[in-house]
Amino acid sequence: MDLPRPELSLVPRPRKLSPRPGRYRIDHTTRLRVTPGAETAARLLRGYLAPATGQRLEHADDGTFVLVLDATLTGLGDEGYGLTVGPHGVLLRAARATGLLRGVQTVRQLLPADALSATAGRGPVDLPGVEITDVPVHPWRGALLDVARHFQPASYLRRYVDLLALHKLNVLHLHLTDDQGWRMPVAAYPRLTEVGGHRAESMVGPAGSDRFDGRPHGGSYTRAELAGLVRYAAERGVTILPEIGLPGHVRAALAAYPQLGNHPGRRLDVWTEWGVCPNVLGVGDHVIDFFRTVLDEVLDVFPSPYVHIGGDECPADEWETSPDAAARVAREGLSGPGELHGWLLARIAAHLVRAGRRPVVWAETDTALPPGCTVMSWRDPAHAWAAARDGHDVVYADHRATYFDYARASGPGEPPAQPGQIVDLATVHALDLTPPSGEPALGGRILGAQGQLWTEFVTTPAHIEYLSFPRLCALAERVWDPASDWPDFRSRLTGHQARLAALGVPYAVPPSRPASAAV
Ligand code: TNX
Repeated sequence: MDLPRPELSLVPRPRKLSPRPGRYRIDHTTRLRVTPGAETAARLLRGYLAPATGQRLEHADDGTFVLVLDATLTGLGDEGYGLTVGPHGVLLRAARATGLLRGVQTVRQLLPADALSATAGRGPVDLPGVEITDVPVHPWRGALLDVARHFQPASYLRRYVDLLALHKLNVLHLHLTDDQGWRMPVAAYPRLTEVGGHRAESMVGPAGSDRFDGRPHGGSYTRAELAGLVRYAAERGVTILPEIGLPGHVRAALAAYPQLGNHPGRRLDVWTEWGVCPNVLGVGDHVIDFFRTVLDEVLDVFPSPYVHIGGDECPADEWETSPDAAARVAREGLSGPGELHGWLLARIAAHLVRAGRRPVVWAETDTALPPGCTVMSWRDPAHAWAAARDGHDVVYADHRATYFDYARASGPGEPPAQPGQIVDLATVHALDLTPPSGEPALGGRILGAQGQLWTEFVTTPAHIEYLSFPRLCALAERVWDPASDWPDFRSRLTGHQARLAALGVPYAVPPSRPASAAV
């Protein structure tokens, strides 16, 4: 499908779209008619249209721009919507409020691209005539942002959420804790952020480089900031998935509370290096109690049905030599210290299940994952299908196609990136969630996919956006509806890039020339 009109270059591509004659003008005479239950969508729509047009778009019973929530509509699921634009009116309909929010983003994309800019013209704007019926294929369409390696203020997270919403992505996975920093405030344990939120310096270059920048890094959120972010995201139909990682990737917590470790008398600093840290949690009852308390506070702030507890890259070396670990292995009847990883995850996961939430863990090769966990497969697609066979729900996060800390192109002009691979736009667009042949039922276990932006090398919003876009556009396209082919996506992306440019996203065009100067 080659779309001649740039304003119809929607990303992700709607399931069904037919151009219609004429245009609908939004000006000072335009009124919204908002039916009960559609108020949130109307608020969001006004938030986008008012700055672009200078109009307040008040409600009127005879308004011609109509937002309808109608629970009897079938075939649209939780997130689908129907949109009709003609010269005399706009009708946006959905069976659920979230569907209306998705439709509002389509209206936003149908505006002239420069209406998305902060300095938009404040005059009448036209929407092109169109008929759309749109429903996503996958319910989990996400992006991970690592705010542990490099902190970003909550104000920036709001902008990122809004950019996700523009692409109908619905999960922001916030990686809140790691060896290099703890960003989540916990009233019961204030040292987690007071001590664990700051490090003396950062390694420069990849893991093991042994070069450091010699300046401090740090930051943490307040509870009010996070609660505000959750609300802001919910208004856009985006869920914030919090991640509190354990039993590895906890060096910042160990710096704050050494009694959580395997050598309680030893003082550790918040890690200044990259890579896999050898220090992991101890396995005493007090450690489990501590993290139950931490997670209870996390649950208070984040209403997400899913809560991520990490589980990746946990070396067992400290457990191999710890008498406490040996005692735990004996008491629990485990085969050896290697099994403590799964044992500890299962204790913490069970706590979340008791609280009515669904634990999410990273898939590792050798750990039996606790039943009831949703699994993020990152090392190998085979792990996704193995987890699905074991009855886990799965979020696809394969590093070869979804790690946006890898460079998006080769060449000396690219900004610093995780070495090892290139994840170019075509690779992301080739993301394939089709189950192995002969096992179609496994497809039902695949919730969707998400892009990962780890930030060892990424310090600024401009750099975050350079690495995120347009690769997240391709990811959004694949999880919303994988039917589009590459030439079709590329031709729509050209029109879509004008929107990203209007929003100030740097270098959303795949580079054909050096880009490092901008980042
Ligand atoms: C692996 S993916 C990690 C992260 C790193 C990333 C760098 C995962 C679950 N763990 O801690 O930041 O590689 O690409």
